[in-house]
Amino acid sequence: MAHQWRGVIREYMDRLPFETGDPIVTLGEGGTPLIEAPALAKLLDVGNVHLKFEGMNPTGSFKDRGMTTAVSKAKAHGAKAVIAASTGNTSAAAAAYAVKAGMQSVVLVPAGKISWGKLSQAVAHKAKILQVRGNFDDCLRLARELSENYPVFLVNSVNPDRLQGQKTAAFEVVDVLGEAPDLHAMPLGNAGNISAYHLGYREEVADGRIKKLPKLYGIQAEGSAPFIKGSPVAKPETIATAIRIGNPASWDLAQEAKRDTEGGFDAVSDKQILWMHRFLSQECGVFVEPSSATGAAGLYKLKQQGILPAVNTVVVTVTGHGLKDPDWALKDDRGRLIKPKKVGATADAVAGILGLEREK
Ligand code: AN7
Repeated sequence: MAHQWRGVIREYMDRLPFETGDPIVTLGEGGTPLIEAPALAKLLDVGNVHLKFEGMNPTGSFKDRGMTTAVSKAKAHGAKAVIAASTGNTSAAAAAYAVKAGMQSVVLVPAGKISWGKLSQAVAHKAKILQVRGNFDDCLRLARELSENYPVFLVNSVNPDRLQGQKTAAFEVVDVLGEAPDLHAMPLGNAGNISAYHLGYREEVADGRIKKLPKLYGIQAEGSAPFIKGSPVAKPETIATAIRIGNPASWDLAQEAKRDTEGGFDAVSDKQILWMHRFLSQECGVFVEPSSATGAAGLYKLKQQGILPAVNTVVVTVTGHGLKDPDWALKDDRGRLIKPKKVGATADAVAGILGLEREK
């Protein structure tokens, strides 16, 4: 009989702060595919690369893992409303899980700086959406302040329940590979995700399932790279709007993840991000939003500089689906709009344009 994946809380309840009988708000998140990417392995000249395709979550990003735990805990606390600051994906997830929980969601997003796909999700799930004249960091400051003084429950990743849910991605990697990879890379924004992977892998070591931690690599966009600068960036800029974050909340946890795993941080240009965005869709068959290509773009940069650590097995988390922000795929490498040709409705006309010769 076919087995349906039950969402991360039920699948990993013994390793999460939940017990049978607790309220569980789930949309079946997690259980995302770990996809072999030989083209990327060849590019990086390593033994193998797997893409952890988090775009396959119910709202199309990894945020669902932490939202099932955060909203379930909010429900247990009797919350009627949740609030989140977001560059887009957190708001989409908060809105969807709030609907499932029978709660109102309030989302604060930077005005004009979130993709249409993500905004449409928050609207579809009837969030109260406010476009803040400011950046993500302003939105997070407001969300924290509101949650301290008003009856709204904060579901950003400064809420530790979020990281608990997100750590399950590391469990899934180990369940599939049977061991930890040598190196695991991902985009780095507010730094919740790298902190959650660190937590998850550490628990796997403590439980004796793996022997060593993978080197965790977090990659930022150059215009929005506080971890490279060593201090917050006042006016972060990048086309990768999901990671347009200047003052990451999980600063210390991310530094610890890097130190403890002998990993690294780096930053790549928007051009390098878009190049890898195209490579992943054209050579690996995996369509992600531009921000999600940042981890792989960073490894390629290290490879080109000759400073990629000597590793055999690599996992790269691609955090969100390409349909979140599809406009980028419709431009060629010079930024011109790609328009498929129009053709008359005859087989001969189509064959003519395709340059096909009729078979005898
Ligand atoms: C696709 O939605 O911060 O380093 O408000 O949407 O854990 O912040 C999104 C972040 C990477 C960075 N990839 O992860 C938000 C938000 C995608 C993202 C990140 C985000 P973190």
